[in-house]
Amino acid sequence: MYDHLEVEKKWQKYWADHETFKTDVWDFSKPKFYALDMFPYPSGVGLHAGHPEGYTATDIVSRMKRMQGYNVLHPMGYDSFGLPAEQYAVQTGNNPNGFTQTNIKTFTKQLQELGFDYDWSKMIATSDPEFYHWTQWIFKQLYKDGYAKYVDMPVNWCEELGTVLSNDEVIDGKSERGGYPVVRKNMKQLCIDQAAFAERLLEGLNEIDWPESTKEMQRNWIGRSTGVEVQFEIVGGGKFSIFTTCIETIYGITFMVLAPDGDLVQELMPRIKNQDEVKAYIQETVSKSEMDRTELNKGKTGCRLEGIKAINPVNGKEVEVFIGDFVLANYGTGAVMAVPSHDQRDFEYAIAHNIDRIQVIEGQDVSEHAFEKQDYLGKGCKLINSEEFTGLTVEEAKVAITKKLVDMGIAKETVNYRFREWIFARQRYWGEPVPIVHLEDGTDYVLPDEELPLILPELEDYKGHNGKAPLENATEWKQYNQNGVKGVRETSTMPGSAGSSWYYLRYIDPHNDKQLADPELLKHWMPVDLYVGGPEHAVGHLMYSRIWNNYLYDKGIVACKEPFKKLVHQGMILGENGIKMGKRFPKYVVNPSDIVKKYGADTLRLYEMFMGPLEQSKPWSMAGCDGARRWIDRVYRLFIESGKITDTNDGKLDKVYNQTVKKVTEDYESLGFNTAISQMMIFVNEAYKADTVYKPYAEGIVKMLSCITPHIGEEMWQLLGHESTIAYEPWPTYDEAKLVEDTITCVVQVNGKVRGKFEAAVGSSNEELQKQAMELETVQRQLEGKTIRKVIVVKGKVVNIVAN
Ligand code: ANZ
Repeated sequence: MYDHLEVEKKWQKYWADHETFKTDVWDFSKPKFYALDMFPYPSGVGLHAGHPEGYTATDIVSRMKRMQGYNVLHPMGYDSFGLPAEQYAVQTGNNPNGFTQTNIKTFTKQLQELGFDYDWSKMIATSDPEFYHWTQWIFKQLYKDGYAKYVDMPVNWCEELGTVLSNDEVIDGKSERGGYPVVRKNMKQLCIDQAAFAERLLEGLNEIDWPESTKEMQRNWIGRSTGVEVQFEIVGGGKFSIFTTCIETIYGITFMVLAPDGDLVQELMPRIKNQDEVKAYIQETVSKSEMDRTELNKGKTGCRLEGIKAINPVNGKEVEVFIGDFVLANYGTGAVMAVPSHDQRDFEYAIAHNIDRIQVIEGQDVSEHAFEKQDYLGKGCKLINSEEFTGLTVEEAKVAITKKLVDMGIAKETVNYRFREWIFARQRYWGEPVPIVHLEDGTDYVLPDEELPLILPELEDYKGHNGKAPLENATEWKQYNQNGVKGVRETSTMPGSAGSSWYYLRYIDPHNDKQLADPELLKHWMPVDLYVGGPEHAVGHLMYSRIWNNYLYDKGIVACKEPFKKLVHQGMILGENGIKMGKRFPKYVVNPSDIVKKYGADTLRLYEMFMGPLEQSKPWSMAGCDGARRWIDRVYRLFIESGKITDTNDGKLDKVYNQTVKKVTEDYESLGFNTAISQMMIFVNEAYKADTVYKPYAEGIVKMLSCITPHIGEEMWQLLGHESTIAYEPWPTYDEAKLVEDTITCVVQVNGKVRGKFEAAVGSSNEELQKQAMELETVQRQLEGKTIRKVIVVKGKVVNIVAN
């Protein structure tokens, strides 16, 4: 038994006093390794048991890399803008910064108690003006280059929160935080044009070592679709365009559908005969969220635009025009050609509104539901009812019909992306101020560099009123009048994802006040070699960072397109009963600090790594934690107290030691920590059985184990007679030649029952094995007075003797 409180305090002090983990980023003499954790939001409740899991994983790898001779950067910081601090400010009237700073102190203390090898001199916080100076600066570049701009668009408006929410902040028509109703509403929004990066983002996915499921989520989120935009004339004058991915079905059009909330309906309004009905339906649509509108199993509502007909350009046929809320105003052109035999939504709409259907692709009954493109694509299905295109395969027809329409001058091939503008403003206080001024002449002005950072002003009242941004309350600050430029400041702030989109760059050079980071350092340290964090960021943060990094690459500021070379998601740590831990289950929340006090940080780290594969979710177990501590004590007794450690090698542990070094090295590299620990357990068991343990073997195991349990690792290293920290000791090596099994265990059966076993040299002949088997005393006893009828050796492992 060792006193974990004393040992852990001692080494934490040693590391801090000696700046053991301070990285000299300018030391380019060694290869670099950049290990990154998704930085926490410093909430009021402190760390939970889930945090140490991912953080320990990067800690183990970064410690191994350091011992392998890499210059390692492993920083930590805080994603410190956000809603909880804002709500605290609204409730108490205090500035959220105070609350945030207190929480940061608590988090830092808790993280230091866990013994992570962070270089605390590089700590950052996104709400720190020194940091958000550069968030504003990057935004400014995006704005100047036209990627950030004001766009009039339908948005998710949450009245209760008084803010616009992004699609991923809306779940089932309610706000992700708080569960308040969300409606669609047209507003001028500050946006970042994500689609401009879509192709690069898709390509980049092929270059990075990320979980396939996360890449697939990003592909779906980007939602690239190729198709054709075709112009349709309106009977009596005018025209509009539709976007389709299935131009081959153009002869199957029986109606058209427009987005109820689009501009086109408004333009047509004077010609519409049933205006009251149409206006009422439009009203109904705007109160629905996008989710409600697009869900497949929702009834297809809508209404006819009486008096409006469109002309199918391929055959001159006149078809009726409808509005329906399943058509979105801001996707494609906001209008569709409806082919109810081949599109399920069109099919349902046609049934609901009693419209004809024309089948134009052979091969399936379309009376019950549409014969969808997934069913006919790539199968060589042929067109029917399509004039000169009848008989062509779908693939041929796509090409031929597109060509015809392009030649007619009414179509063009286009690519659409499901992911649209990234709305880049929130009506909140606790975020980065946007460095834009709205001038009296209606134009916008971006602040000169000397005026950055634009600091958040203190407020008397942190609550926004009547859906307005809280910064509207800063009446003086809002008025801008400098160098003859007069206007009103933008009062929205940036979304939570702004700072986290580039924080990994700032760690490299966190105190630079001239630029976001020195270009030479960025070139050397980027990309991040290993990034560990939760799968919940698969499309939010992990997409936004890729966009910003791609943009900064284009600007020549960073030298690599993709910021995170390898990404791993840790699984969730569940409550003891297998239920997700969280605010709603306070009983089950495991507070890491309590575990650290009772068992020590080393135990917590070891236990969390031994629970199971890193990527899987697993239930917490106090008994398991207890077991982890007992094993550490067992290792300590063996190496420090048993008196078995010697300077001479009797060779008995050669094989298991070399196997252990090989397995642990490989497993750490691939983040297979639970199996690495199992292998070290095997070594310890073997060592207990042995009479002596060769000292270099004990030291090799202590080095490897010290990555997981650094405090006791340092302590044992010292007790084994070393003066300096273990952190920079060379990583143990293994000898291939000693890995091979030189003996096998052979089992002996007499009349089908196991009667003994023996060790034999690898490659022994059947005769030798038989001979050894017969010599066993237990076997001889069974054979007494019997005649051997048959002896069979199976696969050199089992000797079967039949006797009676
Ligand atoms: C005719 C057609 C026939 C279609 C057919 C599909 C199957 P993705 O893959 O998502 O891009 N569409 C186009 N714009 C739309 C909008 N603003 N709101 C809702 N739906 C829209 O899907 C493209 C298809 O979705 C387009 O191809 C169009 O319907 C519809 F057998 O056109 B299709």
